[in-house]
Amino acid sequence: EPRAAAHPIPRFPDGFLWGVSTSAHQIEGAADRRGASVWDAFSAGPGHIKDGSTAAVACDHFHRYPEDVALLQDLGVDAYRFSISWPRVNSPGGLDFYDRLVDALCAAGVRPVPTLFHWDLPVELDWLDRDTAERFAEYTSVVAGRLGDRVKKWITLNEPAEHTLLGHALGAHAPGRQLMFDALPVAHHQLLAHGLAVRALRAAGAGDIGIANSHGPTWAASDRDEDVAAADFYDLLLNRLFAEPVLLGRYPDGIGELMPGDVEADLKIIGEPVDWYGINYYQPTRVGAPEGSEIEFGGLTLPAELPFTVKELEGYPVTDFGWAVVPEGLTELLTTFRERYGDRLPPVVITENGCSYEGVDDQERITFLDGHVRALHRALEQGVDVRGYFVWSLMDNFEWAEGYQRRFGLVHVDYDTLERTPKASYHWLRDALRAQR
Ligand code: GBH
Repeated sequence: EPRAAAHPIPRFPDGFLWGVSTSAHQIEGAADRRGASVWDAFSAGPGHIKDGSTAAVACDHFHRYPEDVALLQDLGVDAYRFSISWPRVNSPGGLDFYDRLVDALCAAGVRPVPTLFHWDLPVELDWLDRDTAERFAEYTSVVAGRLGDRVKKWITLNEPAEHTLLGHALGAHAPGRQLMFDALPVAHHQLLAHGLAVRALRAAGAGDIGIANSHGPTWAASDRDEDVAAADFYDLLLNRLFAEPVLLGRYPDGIGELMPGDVEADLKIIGEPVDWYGINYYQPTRVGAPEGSEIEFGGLTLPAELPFTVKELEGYPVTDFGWAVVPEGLTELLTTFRERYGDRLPPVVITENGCSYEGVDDQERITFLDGHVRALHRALEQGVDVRGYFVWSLMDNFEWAEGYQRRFGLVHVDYDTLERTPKASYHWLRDALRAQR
């Protein structure tokens, strides 16, 4: 049961877009009905997924999507952010599924907001190859040609920063490479793919295009010069390196030289204006000078040679995943972006925000969401043009290297029976959205 909050959440402007998010690999299953992705290959490797699971079945959303669309309708969200599996589109009849899904969403009065890439790269492709960016644009054209009559809002990529860092620099995610700084071309080629996809979408007559980048404030561990410098470097790598090419058409100083190919020409493509900017927010990161030893952090072992160390955020409640709950970090992030980029920052949409907790009576998730929605409203009051908020996630799902052990859903999924059970947070959000109307 949703417990009544002391005060209802503040009123958001008319037209504010409320939604929930998922991604293809994390929920669809039906792996036998698509090509393989790098995540299928990676999951087969020993010890890569903590519970030894794979996403072969996941939530079986591929077969159960009508039930999931009914849950979205009943929840009362304006929009649903899902992703399209490139390996599925590459297999015969693969687009039929998304055609049906989009029809079902439209019939339910829920706006479809697809992400074209959420980490499940076809296994035969490689982001170290520039050609993958060109292939992505071709795939984008095919998808837009089929769905563009009904899809009116698009997202190119999900979190190229995490896919670069975790997938190619540290090896904790697919494809499992540990290239450290040699992973930078992976970032460049994804950004190029983003720019080429913006052009492909526009050529297909599509508008309202954004990207979902992961960002968070970076807090120096102390005001010692070494800690501040390390925090600035982390901020450069995780925030500025992915925001500035998109928003300003340039890399931060010192980065462009490290990237492959004709970087200046590519930046003209990467900087193709977006209609809005999507931010996935989870938490700030506290960063200090390197200490010369391996860092155990958030389930990862970070190598000693990194030019910074990531430290625990102290004094905050943590989720089941151990991530600190810092709603005010969202206000700070948004006002910082507004100060940094001024009018170059288009309207912002929070494309993901959420937390993992056990249980169906998830009062902690209600507290988390209530706090973050209020923090978002404070950013609005401070002049940031925020147009939407999407909760990660509609339902529990395959949480990448963690397998099924982390539960981010508003809806509980029993992985034996695949039964869906709305949690207390689902009812809370439904009530909160009704009060907004
Ligand atoms: C998103 O990534 C993904 O887009 C989504 O697919 C995923 O399911 C969801 O979030 C939940 O993980 O430094 O260990 O304290 C989020 C990427 C990377 C955000 C790690 C939080 C800091 C946690 N996250 N980060 S930690």
